[in-house]
Amino acid sequence: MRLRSYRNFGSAGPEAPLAATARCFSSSRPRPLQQTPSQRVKLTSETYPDIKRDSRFSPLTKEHVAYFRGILGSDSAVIDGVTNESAADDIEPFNSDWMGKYRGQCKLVLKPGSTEEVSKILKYCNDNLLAVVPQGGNTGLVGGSVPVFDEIVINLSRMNQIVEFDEVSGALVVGAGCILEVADQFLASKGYIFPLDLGAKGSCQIGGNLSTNAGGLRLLRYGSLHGSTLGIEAVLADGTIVDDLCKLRKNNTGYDLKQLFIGAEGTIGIITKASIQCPQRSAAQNVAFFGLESFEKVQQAFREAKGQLSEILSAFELMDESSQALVGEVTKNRRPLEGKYPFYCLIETSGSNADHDSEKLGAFLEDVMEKGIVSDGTLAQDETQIKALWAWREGIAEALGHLGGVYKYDVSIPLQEMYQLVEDTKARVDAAGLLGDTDEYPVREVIGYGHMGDANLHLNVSTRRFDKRVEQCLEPFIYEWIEKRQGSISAEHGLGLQKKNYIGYSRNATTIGLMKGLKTHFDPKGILNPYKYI
Ligand code: FAD
Ligand code: 2HG
Ligand code: ZN
Repeated sequence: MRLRSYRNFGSAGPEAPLAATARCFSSSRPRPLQQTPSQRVKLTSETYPDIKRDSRFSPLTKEHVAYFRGILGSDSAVIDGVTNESAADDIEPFNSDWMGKYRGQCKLVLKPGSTEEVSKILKYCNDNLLAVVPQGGNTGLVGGSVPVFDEIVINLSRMNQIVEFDEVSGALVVGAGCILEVADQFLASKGYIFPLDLGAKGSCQIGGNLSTNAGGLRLLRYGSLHGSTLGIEAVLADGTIVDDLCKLRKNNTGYDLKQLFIGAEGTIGIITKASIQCPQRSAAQNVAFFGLESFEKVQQAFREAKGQLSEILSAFELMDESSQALVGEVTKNRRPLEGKYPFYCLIETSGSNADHDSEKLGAFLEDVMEKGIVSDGTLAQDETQIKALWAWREGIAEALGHLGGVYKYDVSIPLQEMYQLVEDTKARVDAAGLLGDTDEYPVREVIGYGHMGDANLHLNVSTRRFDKRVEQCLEPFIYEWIEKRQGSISAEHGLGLQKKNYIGYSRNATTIGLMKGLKTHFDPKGILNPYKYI
């Protein structure tokens, strides 16, 4: 891939409307993310000594393991570190999270192959007071997907079937363990698209996506999973199977219970299947990448994009210079633009009429350049270039993960103030003497990027190593900052372990009380994902 072949419109202005490209990524294999080696990860119980194991939960015994083996049969469905110490290495990847920030002490991983098996496992755990952690692709960013102590991991990866697809309505029914990219590639072959896309698509599972209510890169176009989920099958803590696997768009018969499982992070039940309304895949897609001189100009560009591109605008993503410099440092790829700018935006259009879309995008680019809103930019000319430009945005989290520990804050703030949080946080870390270019400083850089179209900022504090002083400098400062602006302390990643104690910064006592009541109703013994969420 040679970035030189991108059409740069910085000095001469946009050229003739670009040839639209059809996007079909179905030929490549899903690309799983790499995980941080677990031996370097400190135990969560050491990092957070205030969290104590709940003594109500029974320790695992060989009798428990024998029962689970009886249900699941095959060896590969049970990873048993209770009776077999040499299984410890096989269990480690299920114990540590993708960021290398949290590490549990689980000794038993169960991989059920059917809803009935999930039901039997949960009934037994509930009867015997065994705590469990539901786990999908383990790409979650708030510590929700890994145990804190010795909870059993129930991993859904074997329940990965594409159950059925209605080519007329676009309703897709999948097992919770189906990898997002696999589902999307299947849909591509039918002319449809999964209404969610994110950088972890090669590893994350649809059950995990629903459980975190993941937002991702195209929420602007397709809305949240609360809107596109038609039905859910889930198993409650006591083993009850809830079959709400509706495949219809309209169903006003009573409370919409499936919504409770979306974003519940495995605290009220385990999702085993889902039915999703999938839109038609767009025939034409274009991607542009801009450099801008100020956050004020980023906001102007967003307004213009909404106004001028309206129905074909499918993504509007923000990146600051520090984020791009770090991606460049890690990947060694040549940057899309020759100059450096404080901010960059990636705009994607998706539509059904290639000529119409190109004309609209061409006119938009000309306009924002003429008005001096955008300083430089480049347009992808083919699918390879589209992917390459997206990599500068999608690849930020993965690139940062290679540099050390990252403190991540996924927040929603009114747009005008969105980037101010990055500046204020950087100033605070600097004033505390924690930020610097050499090894004695824990913090390498403070970075901001995110889903501008959804007013969702990803503030990342990139460190050389996780360090309590840094965390204490950031928390609760960031949460207080958000509260003052009536923002959300969790825009799309959820609460997990990281934000359990901070929910009060974004929710009032009445709503928290109702949530606690729901949790108790669905999981009275508290065996599902304890120590987290609420
Ligand atoms: P896991 O990490 O395994 O689990 C997440 C939570 O859901 C845990 O609490 C777990 O207990 C629970 N859970 C998992 N499966 C089930 C189930 N079947 N039933 C009940 N509970 C379950 N998130 C976004 O919102 N937008 C992004 O753009 C985005 N980009 C990412 C990019 C990268 C590189 C990475 C590493 C993560 C990103 N994420 C993003 C965060 C993450 O939330 C998503 O990757 C994804 O939704 C998690 O799915 P998973 O299968 O990995 O779930
Ligand atoms: C993204 O949008 C993800 O890239 C990850 O939500 C954000 O790592 C992060 O902070
Ligand atoms: Zn995101």
